[in-house]
Amino acid sequence: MYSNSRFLLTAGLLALGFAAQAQAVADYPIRPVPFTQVKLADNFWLPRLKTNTDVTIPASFQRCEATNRVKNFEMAAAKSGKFATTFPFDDTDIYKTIEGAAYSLSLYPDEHLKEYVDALIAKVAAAQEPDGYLYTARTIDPAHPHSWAGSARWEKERELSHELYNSGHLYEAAVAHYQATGQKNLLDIALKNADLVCATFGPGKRAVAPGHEIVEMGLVKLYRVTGQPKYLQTAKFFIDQRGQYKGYDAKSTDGWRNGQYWQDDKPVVDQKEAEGHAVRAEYLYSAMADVAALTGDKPLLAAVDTIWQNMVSKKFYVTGGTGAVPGGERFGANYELPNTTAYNETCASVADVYWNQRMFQLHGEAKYADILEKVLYNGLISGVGLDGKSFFYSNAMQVKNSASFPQTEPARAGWFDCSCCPTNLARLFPALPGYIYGQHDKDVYVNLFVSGTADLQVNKQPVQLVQQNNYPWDGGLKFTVNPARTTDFNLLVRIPGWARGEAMPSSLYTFATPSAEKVSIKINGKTTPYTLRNGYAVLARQWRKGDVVDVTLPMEVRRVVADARVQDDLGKVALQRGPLMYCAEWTDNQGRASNLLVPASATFISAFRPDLLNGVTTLTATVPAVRVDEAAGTIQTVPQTLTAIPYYAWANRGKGEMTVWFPAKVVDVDVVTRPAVQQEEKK
Ligand code: FUB
Ligand code: ZN
Repeated sequence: MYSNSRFLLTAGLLALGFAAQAQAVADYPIRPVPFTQVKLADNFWLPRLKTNTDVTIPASFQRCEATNRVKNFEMAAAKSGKFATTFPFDDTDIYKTIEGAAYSLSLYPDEHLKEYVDALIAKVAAAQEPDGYLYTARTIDPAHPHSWAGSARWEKERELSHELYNSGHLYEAAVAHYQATGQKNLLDIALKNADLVCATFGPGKRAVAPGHEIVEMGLVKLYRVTGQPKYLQTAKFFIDQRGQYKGYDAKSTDGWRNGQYWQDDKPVVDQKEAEGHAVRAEYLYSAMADVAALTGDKPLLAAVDTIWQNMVSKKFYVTGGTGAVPGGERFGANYELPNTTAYNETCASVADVYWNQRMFQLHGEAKYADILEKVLYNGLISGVGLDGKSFFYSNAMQVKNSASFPQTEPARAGWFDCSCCPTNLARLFPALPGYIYGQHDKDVYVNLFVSGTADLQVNKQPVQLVQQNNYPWDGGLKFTVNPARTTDFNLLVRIPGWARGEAMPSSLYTFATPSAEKVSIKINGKTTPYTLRNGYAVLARQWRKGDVVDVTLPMEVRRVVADARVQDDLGKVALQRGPLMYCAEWTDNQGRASNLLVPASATFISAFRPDLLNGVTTLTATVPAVRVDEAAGTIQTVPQTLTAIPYYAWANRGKGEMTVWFPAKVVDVDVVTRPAVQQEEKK
């Protein structure tokens, strides 16, 4: 598809001319190998994609029906009724689920699902106003629009109307649907809406910094599909609008008042930190990368590089979660990464995957894929239960439920009033095959270690690449290279930072001790020296059919420590094995997790447990556990087996304590008095 879109892009540019400021002078140097060319055969991911297809997507559609999201479209078509859901962006759950279904249909053709999706698209088309406007929260009853929507179109777009947010998700879904199915029914609706947006906003027309970014990314996708410059120009226009609004109070420290919540306090080229609402921010940064790549805009590129560096150095949880602060669902200050109140919205992890994929395409450095992998295997998939239909909106780092202060522990929920996260996951999972490989001429990048087959064109000839591994449980990776004819190219295999002694591509997290084990690479059974380029092992040779590359990554259990400025992690360690972060959950640890210490002397044993949590490698060690004997008035530590499970798998067996960070020793004890009301309850 990508080459197809390149062709369309060129054709569009030739046909339409391109003189305006957002000139397409460049593009990402590295393009992803499209998901349609990659077939998975992976023990870890394939069952998840299947669950997404069999459970998550049908459950999402069913919930869109049951909660009246579909009815909103029907009422908009009839121009009668009363908006029947809570948020003006509820339309997007339908778009996102269609996007997931479209990807999924190309993996698992299903006539029944295709018919359902087509019928839904017909309902969307019917709800669209004749000039292309599509927003059920107004169209149903324009005299009484949603309270966030304003009395006239776009009036409250800078704040909370989400009119352009809805458009952005529509465009993303439409392009995915077109790419996956070849059908234009949703794309036509999206283009009609985008034409209205481009006619309404731009130099000499209306101006706004969209209240929730994503329309920018969506417009870029429409530009790639159609080659029409106005879509790229309008995306750039929206990005350039940030920092222009004069109504904020620059002196306020409240992000709602000073514009930071919306990344709107300064022009983006002057922004240095990841700020404000995390999902909004990371969609914006993804679009900045897109527009920088397509226009060669150097200040924009420098800004997105600086913001990325800030995020991974100061505002990133060890599990890959972002957006620490619940109030405003936002990035905190530098090093503000609390554990018990960590917000880490699942959608922010989805956005982080989009952003880091683009940063990789821009720069070809493994550190971006390292972050993408960390997010993917930890803080993103923790957002969905193993059943595929229970979700976390926010992803905690610690649940503490001491005997003295019972709290309401987080539990997964089937659906939320604001159900952005479940439907975002539904669209990301089936797109995963498109994140595994990248290509730039004769450089073929392997970013993710996922078993399956990829069909590429290198040196104008077909090359099949087969991956066979048992990742993330084992570090043995096998690649078989099958060119149609012997041909030379560079296979660039990512050597993950964690396998090279780097817990993060920054000093925010480091390994407590060096590893004795090293990465090894063999080609056709012979150990091969290799050079490392930007974190990739460069394997350059005349490849012949059946050549086999074996890469061995060290899989010891590593202790991770945080920069001392992260207050909550002082004196603590986290556990990592391969790309996975681990946690202790109450159910494996005698009912508690927050009483476990991990001293430097603890020795962990890894064991694969096929019976547990759909099959996981657990880590066990004998450690000191703090025990309080209330009756005797004593506190002591006793030896206990600590069992840690992959973080992503927590909260699948009921509610209780969980922790990612473990104190290495006891330095103090909080002496608390149980609140009277709870004593009453206990009687
Ligand atoms: O505003 C739309 C979505 O709802 C945001 O991305 C989420 O954070 C949630 O607030
Ligand atoms: Zn969300």
